[in-house]
Parts: sequence; structure tokens; C-alpha cells
Amino acid sequence: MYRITCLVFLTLSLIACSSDDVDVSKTHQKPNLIIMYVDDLGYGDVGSYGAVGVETPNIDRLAKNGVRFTDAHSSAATCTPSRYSLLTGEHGFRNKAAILPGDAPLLISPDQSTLPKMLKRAGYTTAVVGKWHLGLGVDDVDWNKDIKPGPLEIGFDYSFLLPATGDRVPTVYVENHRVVGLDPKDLIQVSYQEKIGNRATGYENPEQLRVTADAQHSKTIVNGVSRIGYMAGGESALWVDEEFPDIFTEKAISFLRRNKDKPFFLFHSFHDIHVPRLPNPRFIGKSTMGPRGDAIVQMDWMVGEIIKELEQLGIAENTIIIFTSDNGPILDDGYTDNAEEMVGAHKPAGVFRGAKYSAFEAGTRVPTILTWPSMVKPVESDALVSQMDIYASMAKLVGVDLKEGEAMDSFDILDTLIGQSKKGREYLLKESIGGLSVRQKNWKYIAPIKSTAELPSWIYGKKVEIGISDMPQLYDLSVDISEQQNIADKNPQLVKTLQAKIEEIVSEGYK
Ligand code: NG6
Ligand code: CA
Repeated sequence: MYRITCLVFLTLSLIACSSDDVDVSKTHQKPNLIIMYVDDLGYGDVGSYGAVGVETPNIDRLAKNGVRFTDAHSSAATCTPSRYSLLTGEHGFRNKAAILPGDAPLLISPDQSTLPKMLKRAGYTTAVVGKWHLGLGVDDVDWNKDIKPGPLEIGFDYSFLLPATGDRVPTVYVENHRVVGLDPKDLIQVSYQEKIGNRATGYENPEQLRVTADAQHSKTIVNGVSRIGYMAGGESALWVDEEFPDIFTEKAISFLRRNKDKPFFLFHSFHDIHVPRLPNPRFIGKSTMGPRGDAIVQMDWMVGEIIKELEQLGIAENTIIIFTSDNGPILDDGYTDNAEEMVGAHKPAGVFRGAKYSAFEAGTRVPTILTWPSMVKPVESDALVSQMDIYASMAKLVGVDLKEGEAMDSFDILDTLIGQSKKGREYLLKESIGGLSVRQKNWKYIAPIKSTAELPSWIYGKKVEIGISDMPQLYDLSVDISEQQNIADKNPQLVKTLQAKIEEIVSEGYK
């Protein structure tokens, strides 16, 4: 009861503060926010969501002490659109967000509203550490000069990035505007079209590889692993994949230490458990599932280090942690790392059908936990929520009035996110490879496409069910959680209504 009263008071006082007389940025109680954004982590991949074959004690501790969501979603079944939505509060398709190459320009315009900018209006200091994959610069980025616009131009005060993905060049870190450790006499060149420079490639020199890869991942070899794209130069700046957990943790912790006395937002964006999965040697063999499981153990260790640091700094009580993933799980995503062979009884997607890329539930339904020790009591919530809703909900919490059109697909569901209510969204549109689907309560409708020939060709090599077809699909998740019985034929009226709803949300937004 005390917590509820306290929270209501806090929220109300912050809202009151947002009017002219009091400066909210001076309010002591404003909570810190850390979003721990794991890459490709499936619903069933952590202990508190049913994992076998890997233990995740730190994440399980979060789940035990916070709100554990069972129907929470990324906005899309792939990375770039999900990240775009998390940071802007709008669907990726509104800005044609799709999986970006490593040399793509910045997808979010410096003129756009963003979650970190909104929090800065409330006095927060902001940082992003880890995977970016939202593009950098304009046109052809020159990696040897100031790389901008980037995170600093869209609301982050500090950034330390893995620019795209672990499997894409350039394989260097970018801190604020600069590549870290670059030798000006050995300039970086990147191409996604043709081979440049003398570095070996996977297709020419397979004997140099530590892991074999598919054709797309067989270009420039760095650290014994071939990547997507070609890269020349920058030898002194090349990353070592096995160092990711320590380097990203160190950068995140330094940010926490520097900002412990004032409200901050840290977007802690993990490389794990994306491919290539090359965990640090101290995590090898710590699961029964090979590199994919060991990468989960490594990721859980990173979570634990942050929690420990918050406790040591004395700021854990008033820090909100949101732990979640950018899309569902995938076993083989281009490298032969035995993920399929060693999965055993473990179910990466839990009971859900599909995987990363898929319109079925597993594409976007991801483990999602919110903790806030001083305010939030442990509870399980089956509310339908989206990562896009963090934006409007946080705005409410910190007393920022959103501008007209800002975060247009984001709902203020603060009470639900902090476990005070079980009321979720009425509708949630989802993007997956090739198409759109919509949830309305327990109904799931997947819109048909004219022809499956519209799907990108690389997807056919995948052993995942994309879920999109040329037939309408309707599932009743209340009795068919694994989407096995397509009942579209029996419910033509509902199919029509949900198809119209998709078109309405696309053209006008949610009403
Ligand atoms: C795909 C890659 C895949 C992965 C994905 C991005 C191929 C065949 N597949 O295009 O390996 O990199 O992009 O993953 O190239 S995500 O989690 O960042 O969306
Ligand atoms: Ca991803």
C-alpha cells in the first residue's frame, strides 16, 4: 500500500511539476532507467521463462523481484525496425526501417523526437552502449573522420557502439564520433558491393576460418571469422569478439559511476546472443548447448555485473531496469556453431510457433521484465504490451508532455508496466519479414501477401517458418497458443475487420 501511495504521489507530483513553476529536472526522486536490450533472445531462452540447458540466475532474480510479462512484444521480428520503434515510439514501416547494411546512413533524423531526447527534457543524462544497427552518418560514411550524425545527434550524451551487428563490417568500435584506436596511417574502407583491400575472405581462404559460414557471411575475415561485407585497413582498431562482454560492461559501468548522482538513461544494447557467437573463453562449456547457450550465460553475467554495480553505488532502489530482446530466437543464422545440434530439450521460443523473422508469435513475443526495487512489487502480467509503449509511459512518469505526433504508436500504459494494472493494449501491429500481422486481445490475424515471390530470397535458406503466406490466417490464442489451427475460413467477418484495422493503423495510426 505504501508503495502504491508513494508511486501515485510521485507520478502526480511529477505531472504537477511539468507545468511552468517547478523544474522537474530538480526533482530528486526521478528514477534512473536502464533498458537491457538483448539481441535475438527467445521467449524460452532464460530460466524464468522455462529454459533448460542454460542457467540465468541474474535474469531470474530480476524476474523474481519485478513485473514478469508473458505477452510483451518487440515491434518487429528483426533488429533495425524494433530498435527504431523502441527509440522513436513509432512503427518501423513509417520510415521504411529494414535490416540495414553496416555502411547505411543514420535512419533516425536529427529532427525526430526520440526517447533519449524526451528524457533529456526531464533532465536526464543519456547513453547508449553496445549494438546500434540504426545506421550512422549521411550517404557514404567516412569511418576515418567524425562519424555523424549518430546517437549524439538524436539525444544521447554518450555512445560506445558496435556500429551494426557482430556479423557485419566494419568490425571496430565507435565512441561518440570516432572509431576507437584508429591509426591515421591505416585508413578504413568498407564496401558491401565488392572486395576491397587485401584481407582474406571466407570464400577465398576457408582454411583461415574458425567457424564456417553461409555465402552471405563469407566475406572479409576478421578474428578468424568471415563477415557480411568487405573491409580494408583499420588493423589497430579491429575488435576481438571475445572481449565484447568485458568492454561493453566496463563502458556501461563507467557511465553509471559518472552519473550516479543525477537521473540517467542507459540504453545497454547487447551483442549477445546474435551471431557470430564467440563467448569469452571463461563462459565456454557453461551451458549444455554449445556457443548459443554459452552466449546466454555470458549475457546473464553482464546483467549481473550491472545489478551489482547499481547496488554498490547505492542507486539500485531507484533504478528501473527493463530487460527484453529485439526479436525472437534463431538457431542457424549463418554460421555453423552447432546451435541446432546441441539444443536438446531446450525450446528457444517456448510454446510459441515461429522464430526471428516470423509473423508467428515467436517473432516478437520476448522475455520482458521490469524491476524498480523501491516501487514495484513482484507480479506476473499477461497484458499485451509493446516496447514502443516505453516512450509514452516514461514520459508520463517523468512529467513530460508529448508534442503533437510525437511517439505516435506509443501508448501510456505506465500502470501496466509497473505492475499496478493488467490492462494492456487493445491492438498491436507487428512487422515481420515480408508482412504485417495484428493482435487484438487473443486474436491473431496475419495478413496475406499477393505472392510469396515477394519475400526476400535469402530467407529461403533459413529453417524458420516466416509465417507469411498468400492466404489470410487467423488464430485464437486463447485455445491455440501455438498457432496451429488457421480458422480464417470460419470467421470471414473478423478477418475483414482485422484486415481493415491493419490498413487503418498503417495509414492513420492507432485511434
Ligand atoms: C540477415 C543475416 C543474418 C542477420 C540478420 C540481422 C543473411 C543471410 N542473414 O540478413 O545473419 O545478420 O540479417 O539480424 O545475411 S538482426 O537481429 O540484426 O536483425
Ligand atoms: Ca536481433
